[in-house]
Amino acid sequence: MTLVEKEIFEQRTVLKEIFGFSKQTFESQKIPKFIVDSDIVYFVGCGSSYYLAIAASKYFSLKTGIETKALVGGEIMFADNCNIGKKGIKKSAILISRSGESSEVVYAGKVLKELSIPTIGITLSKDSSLTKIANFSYILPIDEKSIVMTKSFSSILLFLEIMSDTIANENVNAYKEILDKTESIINDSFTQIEKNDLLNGNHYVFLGVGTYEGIARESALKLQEMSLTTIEAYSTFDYRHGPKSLFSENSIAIIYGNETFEETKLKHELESYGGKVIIRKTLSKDQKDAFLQVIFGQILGLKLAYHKNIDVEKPRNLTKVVKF
Ligand code: F1P
Repeated sequence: MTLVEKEIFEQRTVLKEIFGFSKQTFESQKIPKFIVDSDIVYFVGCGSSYYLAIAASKYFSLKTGIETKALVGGEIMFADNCNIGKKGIKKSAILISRSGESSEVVYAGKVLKELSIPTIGITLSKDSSLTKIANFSYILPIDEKSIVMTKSFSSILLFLEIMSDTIANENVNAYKEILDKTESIINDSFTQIEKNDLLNGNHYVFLGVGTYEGIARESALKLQEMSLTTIEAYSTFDYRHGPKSLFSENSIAIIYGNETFEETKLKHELESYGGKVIIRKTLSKDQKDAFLQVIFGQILGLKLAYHKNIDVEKPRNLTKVVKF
């Protein structure tokens, strides 16, 4: 078993531990007021952590009603004036970095400090550069050894979802039922890949709306990093505005959705072009299960890598920390 596969499977237990850690954290300490009182919260990350930022920011807005904006670190590091308005509204930011060392996120922390915009750091690495620049940091008790992010992605997203629910004064025990489905999500992912022969495409498209858009983008990145597969990812219905021109008999689309009328219509349209379309049904009406849905993309990336004899421990051109 590869380290990546081991860490994917560890989500069976790690996510339950992170649920307990999150509950304990938010019961014992108040979420910084500068977040709760914001008119807009920026969610900032790079690569997988940017897609995490997309998912977390949408769930945060859904639950708290506070405006959010997800940004890659480089957009603040190199173009803060294009991305952060000058209006005197109350702003804050949540900086997400597994390593706590991605140059653009750390630098974004410095820019935001100069703009007197308070920040929270979310990382696995205490004493990292991110924890030194953020006004306040949460350190998740996880050790992830693989270059590609798997359990760290789902864990950080779960933590941020619970933060959002806490601000909204929502009961977080609803996660227990969702967490009990982790094993079946893992097993069903393998079954669905096998049953629908999903390893022989040469073009994969992931689609999702709301929080699931971040899940679609991260799923696509997993296939890219682990199996060097040609991928695309969009907010579901934007795929119809041009990109679908590439969909063909060798294409496979995965839609994180609920088999709504419109999703089913899109599925039938894409199938009429000769390709396969899978709808990964979501488990909760309020997108709470998003942290768990990413597991399908992780497993598809893993299976494709094995199928193509690619070493997932040494993803081509990648390093665990990306710095200038
Ligand atoms: C995230 C990241 C991933 C990439 C690889 C290296 O950095 O760049 O996007 O896929 O896993 O790490 P960070 O979360 O440590 O800032």
